[in-house]
Amino acid sequence: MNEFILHHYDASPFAEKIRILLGHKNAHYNVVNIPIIMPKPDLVALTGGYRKTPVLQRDNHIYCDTRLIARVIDEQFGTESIFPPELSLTANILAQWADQHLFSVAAALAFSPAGFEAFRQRVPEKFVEAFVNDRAKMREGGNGLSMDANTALQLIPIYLQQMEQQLSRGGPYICGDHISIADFSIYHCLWFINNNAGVSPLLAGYQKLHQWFETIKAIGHGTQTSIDATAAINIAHSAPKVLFSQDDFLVVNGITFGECVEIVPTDYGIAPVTGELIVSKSDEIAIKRIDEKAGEVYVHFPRVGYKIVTA
Ligand SMILES: N[C@@H](CCC(=O)N[C@@H](CS)C(=O)NCC(=O)O)C(=O)O
Repeated sequence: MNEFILHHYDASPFAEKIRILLGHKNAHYNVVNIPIIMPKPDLVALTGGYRKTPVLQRDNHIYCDTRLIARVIDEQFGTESIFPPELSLTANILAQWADQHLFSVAAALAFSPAGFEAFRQRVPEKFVEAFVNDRAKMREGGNGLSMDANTALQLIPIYLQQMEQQLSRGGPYICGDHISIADFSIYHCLWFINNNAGVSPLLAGYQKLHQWFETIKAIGHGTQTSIDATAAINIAHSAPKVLFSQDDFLVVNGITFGECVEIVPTDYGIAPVTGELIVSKSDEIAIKRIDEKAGEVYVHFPRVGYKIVTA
């Protein structure tokens, strides 16, 4: 089949980053709606334990983390890259700052008194408790998403003002004339804030930033076909097995081709994924694992944000 399948849910900011990117590429893709909280047995059958949102699937290849997902999508389409070489450091580091730091500001705002009250009013009371417990559990043992609301309230006007200034002098996009990964990563954080009526007023009063936001939003999501989780698992199961070669395998920290390893996020949601390391490139690793339901799958991660330990 060889088509992209995005495992996501509507309210996920990181999924929005990828939906907008797929829209920018004018893509047609399949979507599977996944649960917002654990358990996620169908997703975990594909990933081997990774539970975050979104996950991208192509046949029996499973891509975790939007840092890698964005690159896989960008490479698939022959259009202008969102990773312009002349902005390689600027755009990538800005995206990384947004995905880690700015996202933790946005998440802290969602848990601020005003943000949380607005959330409470939109969802059933039972879900509020389940959601809070799930996210607390996801943060256990990690060091990400630990910002308090007052720190976030203090930081956000500074960053918005900096964005406003830069877009006024150097737009129309974050890094200038061309849209880049930095736009998608900053956008999903502001989209998250904008979707919460308790904190969205914080975004008011930045005219250029507002224009930029509306431009990115207007890109849309491309076209989607909904499929169910079982269909996605069957696609993985029936895809031909891949024979990986050691030829371009990069030995880092002495870990060699075929070694059994655990891949663990270094920020939050630190559940390990275990398998045989069969891809090792400069910023991509993948393991082979056999799943009862999904069969032989290849689970890919970026290097940034993950550690690899021999199992
Ligand atoms: N570094 C990850 C972060 C993804 C992430 O934190 N996603 C949030 C949703 S926007 C999440 O997984 N929340 C818990 C969940 O969906 O189970 C990426 O870039 O994909």
